Amino acid sequence: MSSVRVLLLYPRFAQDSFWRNLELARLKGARCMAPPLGLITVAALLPAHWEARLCDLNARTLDPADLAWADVVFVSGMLPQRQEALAAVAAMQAAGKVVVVGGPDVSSSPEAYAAADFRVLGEAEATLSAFVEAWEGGARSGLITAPEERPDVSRTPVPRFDLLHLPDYLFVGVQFSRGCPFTCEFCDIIELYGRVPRTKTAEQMLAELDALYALGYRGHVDFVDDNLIGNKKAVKAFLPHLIAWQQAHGHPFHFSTEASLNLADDTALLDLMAKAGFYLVFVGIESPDPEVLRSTQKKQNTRRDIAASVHRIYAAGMVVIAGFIVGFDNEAPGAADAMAELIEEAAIPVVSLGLLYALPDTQLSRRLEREGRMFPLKEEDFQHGDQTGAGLNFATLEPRIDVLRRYREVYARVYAPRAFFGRIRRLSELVGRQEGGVTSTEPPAPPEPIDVRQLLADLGRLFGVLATVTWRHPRAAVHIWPVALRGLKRLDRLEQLLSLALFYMHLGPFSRKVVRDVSRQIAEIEAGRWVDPREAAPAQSPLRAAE
Ligand code: B12
Ligand code: SF4
Repeated sequence: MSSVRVLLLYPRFAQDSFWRNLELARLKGARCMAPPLGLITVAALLPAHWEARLCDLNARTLDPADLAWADVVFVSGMLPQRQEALAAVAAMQAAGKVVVVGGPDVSSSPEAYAAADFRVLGEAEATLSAFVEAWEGGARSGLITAPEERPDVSRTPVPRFDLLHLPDYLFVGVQFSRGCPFTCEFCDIIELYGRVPRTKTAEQMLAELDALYALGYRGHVDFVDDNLIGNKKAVKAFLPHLIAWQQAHGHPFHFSTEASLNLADDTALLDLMAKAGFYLVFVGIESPDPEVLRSTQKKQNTRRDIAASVHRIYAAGMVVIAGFIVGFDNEAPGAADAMAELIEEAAIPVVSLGLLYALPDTQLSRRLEREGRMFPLKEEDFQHGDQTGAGLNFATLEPRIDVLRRYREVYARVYAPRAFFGRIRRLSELVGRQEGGVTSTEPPAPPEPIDVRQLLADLGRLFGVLATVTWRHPRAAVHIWPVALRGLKRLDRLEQLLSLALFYMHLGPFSRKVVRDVSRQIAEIEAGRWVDPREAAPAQSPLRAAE
């Protein structure tokens, strides 16, 4: 059987995103945020006689020798990569290659990728073999759709981490589960990956960590699960294995993940996660208003004191980054104050604050479509890296200008330097203070003896980082130094607190840009220049659906 050579191409992300923290990446000597876990998983699923090479265009330029080598090019990506993905499809075809597209955006909006030779929808575990069969049978174009039943991820092979140039990345992803049991109206996860979380086995996960460890990788590993605790029983069974693995290997990794707020209700789970080395959790809070939460079907955040829930996660030793959204249908007039106050009270320094964006193929976009409120897709939707710029892609019930003013107010308030660093200060009092809420069932472990040489090495490294920040970002450094000095009182938490403070190198300038951009949109409306896109003539864009 002759070998087939596959070039895996990961398109560049749109500029200007909350998530594109290149300042932090560069400070750590990396070139971009995270590697394309989807593509390296696809590579692992290829038959043994197929070969693969990877080019992540966020980190490197395409080597012409790799292009010449390839028989076929695989392109993946999410919504903010669509523009670059379609440009890559055209460029690869112009170079005479057959192009196969797949991944979350292709699966959500296959019609937008009609120009590609092959479109392979859904999870590759369920569809790649059909593509391989078609290719080996001589087909050079086609559409392969996902079967009804979602694949069992306990048979997913270890992703091909060996294809990565690991120093290019700020962190590396692994995945334990896919899917989430909740039903949030705006969420595309439950459409893409389903509502029954499917999990890998402990052996599989440890094999993934072994592979990363053997490649020499150390440091930050992100569990990219949409909700790590979607299947609590499974994660609770896995964590003791992870704890043992970390101990046996001298704690080479620290972990972040995403979880729903009901994590705060389970002290045993919090305890296990902290022991395994989880230090950061992203939580979707979305709104302080129970009515809004109910109407967007985020019921797990209602009937609880949200700030107290966040504090329980802090008490267990993990810091929280939270998502909030402005632009829901039934927001109350005082919503800006309530949101800013909750962020303050909960002491969450880093918040991803988005304008509601109806992602393709979600309950929300289907409802808005039925109500005649969806705007047609426009090119700008793909030029913005996230929902700060591309938000409100539908007709709001209250005047659009009021929603934009509310959004600007919350953004400006929470990212004022005094507010941001004030929250870090308060967080430093809360994190890892067990008396704040978590009561472990086990007797407290005796304090570990301090390794003075290690401590001095760590401090030297941290202050080296601070010197670089002072040189490159003097405006942010003025605020970051006091956090570091204050952190000397919490040496056990210094690195955790400092890593949040360093976000300000990116979020300081980024928040000022968001406020300027939103002000421009407000001025357009005030001047009567904003036209409802449903009334404007349809734009002819290569990014629109081909039909
Ligand atoms: C980690 C992650 C990130 C990371 C980095 C990702 C990276 N470098 O690749 C960060 C935090 C930077 C990020 C940011 C954003 N993200 Co993101 N992210 C994820 C997350 C949680 C995991 C991605 C992952 O590694 N999955 C694991 C792999 C194994 O799954 P997979 O990629 O789907 O791949 C499988 C299949 O899709 C398929 N496949 C994939 N590629 C290909 C290619 C071919 C040829 C074939 C045949 C098959 C195939 O096979 C794979 C194995 O089954 C996903 C959710 C999810 N569950 O995937 C969201 C997700 C991809 N992100 C999303 C979005 C919208 C964003 C943001 C815009 C944030 C926001 N919500 O505002 C930003 C934009 C980034 C930017 N501008 O810089 C959406 C995409 C929606 C869409 N329709 O495209 C997702 C689905 C979730 C969500 N709703 O937020 N993200
Ligand atoms: S909790 Fe998160 S992943 Fe789950 S449905 Fe809601 S938004 Fe989606």
